[in-house]
Amino acid sequence: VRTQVAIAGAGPAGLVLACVLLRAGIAVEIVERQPRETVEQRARAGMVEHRVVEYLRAHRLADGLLAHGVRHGWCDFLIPGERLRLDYAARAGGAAHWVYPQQYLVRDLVAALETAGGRPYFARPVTAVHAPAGERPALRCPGLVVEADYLVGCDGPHGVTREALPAALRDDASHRYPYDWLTVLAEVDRPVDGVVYGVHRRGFAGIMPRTARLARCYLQIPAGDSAADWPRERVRAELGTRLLTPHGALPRVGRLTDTGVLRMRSTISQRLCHGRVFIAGDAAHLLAPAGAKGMNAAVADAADLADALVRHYQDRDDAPLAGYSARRLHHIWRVQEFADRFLDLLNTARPDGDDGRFGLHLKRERIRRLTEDGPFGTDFAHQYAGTGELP
Ligand code: RFL
Repeated sequence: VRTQVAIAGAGPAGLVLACVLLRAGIAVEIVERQPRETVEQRARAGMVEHRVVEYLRAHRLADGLLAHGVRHGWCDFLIPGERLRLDYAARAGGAAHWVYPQQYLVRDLVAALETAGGRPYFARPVTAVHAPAGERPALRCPGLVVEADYLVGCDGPHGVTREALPAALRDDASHRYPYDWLTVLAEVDRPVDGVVYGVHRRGFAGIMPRTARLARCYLQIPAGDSAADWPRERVRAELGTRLLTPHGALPRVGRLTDTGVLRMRSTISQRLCHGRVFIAGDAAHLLAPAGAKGMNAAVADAADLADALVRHYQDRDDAPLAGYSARRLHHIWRVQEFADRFLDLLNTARPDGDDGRFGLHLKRERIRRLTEDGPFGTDFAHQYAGTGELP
């Protein structure tokens, strides 16, 4: 098959890119390893930033999100003895998140792609990428070769496209945090009405709304611990201790299921293109899961690259494509810097012999400043909600 733009991976990044290009009259083929049902049912992110919602709305890709998503503009911080609210939408000029499960967004995007005439290839793993200098690059999968003007790897952190960028050129910058997060789905006796971040000297604990009867809980655990180190009774006891609230008690936590461990690490490639091959989304950067930025950064990459490719084909202007890597890295490092500060606020790093009280006093003061009027909280609110515009 010959096309203009070949895309590996039908996650949020690949699908947004494909939809926008196709509607601009650019020929696209998209190849996905998993069957359609798998990508449409894979539960992951849920918090969509303001600027991403506005971008999707402007490109008529947000109908499902706006019809069924829930707008969310505040979060609470629990510090022993205190519950402080950050009304970040009010502080960020009305910008808020929409809570809409990633798998629903993916399902909507696949439908939009088909309506625009796209025919995604599902259950076709890309096994090799050919990108010889000066020639048209190609993606290879069982029974199919896609030759294109440009290849875009939106195939996640373990995809094959990033391997087509020589490691020395990619120059990944990585960081391992000195703790991990345990995550568990909890049955609750009533809905959790907003995100609650618990800051405690034993470590972070969080509870996030999912459905009327389910919440997603997080617990900071020592780096390298496995789920087997955390039997359900231990998780329940620790949640009870760290999320003890003086007023406006939280819902009661019942049965716990779906336990997993999130290894807290980040990797950001320092170059997102080589010749006619580009990478975007998790293929280019794996951000630590604080502040719910991964999916949002993936869509922002796709938006930028879509705009650059449209200008290449419609205006014969190659400058935007040449600047893709530098522009995106600037944005991604800004997001990562925010996520890093947020992690530092939530988690407790206690050297031996430290009882944690000193650090907790500092965190309490930082949280009070966040929730009081003033530039500190306003800046946080803008970064958390994701204000500004995508291309
Ligand atoms: P995806 O969504 O991983 O899509 C990549 C696609 O590529 C396919 N693929 C291949 N296809 C063809 N050939 C190959 N050889 C291939 N290898 C892989 C895969 O099957 C897949 O369909 O990457 P994309 O599009 O860059 O999107 C990134 C987001 O999915 C990711 O950043 C977020 O899910 C991260 N994340 C969150 N982000 C947020 O913004 N807010 C959140 O609240 C949030 N919560 C989460 C998360 C990630 C989680 N995981 C992955 C542990 C919660 C969880 C539990």
